[in-house]
Amino acid sequence: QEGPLGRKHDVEGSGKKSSNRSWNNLYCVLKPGQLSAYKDAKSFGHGATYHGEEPLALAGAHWEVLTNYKKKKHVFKLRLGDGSEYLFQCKDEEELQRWSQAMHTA
Ligand code: I3P
Repeated sequence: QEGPLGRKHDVEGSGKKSSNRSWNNLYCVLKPGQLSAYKDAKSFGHGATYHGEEPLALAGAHWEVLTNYKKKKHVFKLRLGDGSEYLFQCKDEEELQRWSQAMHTA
């Protein structure tokens, strides 16, 4: 599964609020056990991740759809094994379903 998603880094691994809290539109690519982010599909083609960041390791990660999140729609939260948390926004319900299913099996 791959495609554009909004992403916000909400909580650092240390448990404190992340300092850069803005939403970024990123091209996200899910492979078994890892979620990588690229600036766009072209960067993905070149294998250059967003800001050179490492893929997020999904071992021990927990994922949930934020049905009560008021600020934005179609948002899911990913909490990694190290305690850091990211919010992801899909463009519509169909995309949310698609990502949900993919995250479930990743
Ligand atoms: C953040 C940006 C985010 C917002 C976040 C702000 O400011 O406006 O959209 O999250 O609020 O800190 P900046 O772009 O200057 O980093 P929401 O869209 O979820 O409100 P927060 O700090 O309350 O998470």
